[in-house]
Amino acid sequence: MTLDKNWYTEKWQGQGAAISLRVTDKIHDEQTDYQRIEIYETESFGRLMTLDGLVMVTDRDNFIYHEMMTHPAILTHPSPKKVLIIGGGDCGALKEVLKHKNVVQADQVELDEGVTRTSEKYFPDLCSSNKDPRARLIFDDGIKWVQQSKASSYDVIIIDSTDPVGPAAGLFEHEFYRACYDTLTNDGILIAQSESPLFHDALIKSIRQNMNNARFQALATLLFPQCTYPSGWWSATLASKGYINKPRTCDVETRYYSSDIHVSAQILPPFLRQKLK
Ligand code: AG3
Repeated sequence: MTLDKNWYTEKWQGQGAAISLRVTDKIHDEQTDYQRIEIYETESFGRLMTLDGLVMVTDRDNFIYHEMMTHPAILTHPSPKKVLIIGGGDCGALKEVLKHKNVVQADQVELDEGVTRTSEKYFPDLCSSNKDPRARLIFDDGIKWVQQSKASSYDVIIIDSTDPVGPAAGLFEHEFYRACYDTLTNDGILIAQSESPLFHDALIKSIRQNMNNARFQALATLLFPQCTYPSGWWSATLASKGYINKPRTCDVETRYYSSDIHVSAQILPPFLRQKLK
């Protein structure tokens, strides 16, 4: 991370590219036991949260990511009652999940409580459902949580992780997906953020292989724009224990997700289809 003449820059190492946002102020800087959390005011993207120098959330574009990480999975499940969010400490995914009335319990298991406390202070909109009685905010290791959960205890698992480095690396592995498989009910759906289709196609391939090896029957990688993440183009990979049902009609308010987007997001361009073979 460099702050150069009021520009915040995340350099995409190895890609010879970067994202820059003009910032007007730095309003928070904290080193927790796990990572460095920084909050900036930007000129045109609202507030920005970075973890160890990597862009996590901006006010302006997080809705695309959070809607695509949640509604496709929730609406693919016939009747999702219990939802588990791994990571997601900013609470943006939790807010989207709780829009669905059939969800009776949403557990968010985030390793670093500092992320959630910081988000409550600087991203009140993302945290607007934290007091919902269906929400449980748990600060613990997500891998351990899934390993210790009873079989068939969740209908949907959402893995809203950071990049596969440090403690998050295990969230991309076959052993973890296997534990998720066991923790899911028979109709269970898993969705994981799976990085950039342009920069990280090999990783997407390995995520898909790991999910298959963990016995998930059907997979779908969904593509969507996320202009402040590496390459500006992002993905989420959905896995089902059975078939992938046609999604139920969306009856909650969204700004990016729609039934048509759900279909179009699954159409992979030829180069990616080739890479993922
Ligand atoms: N989770 C995905 C962050 C990955 C971004 N990578 C990067 N900037 N290099 C974000 C958490 C949002 N709830």
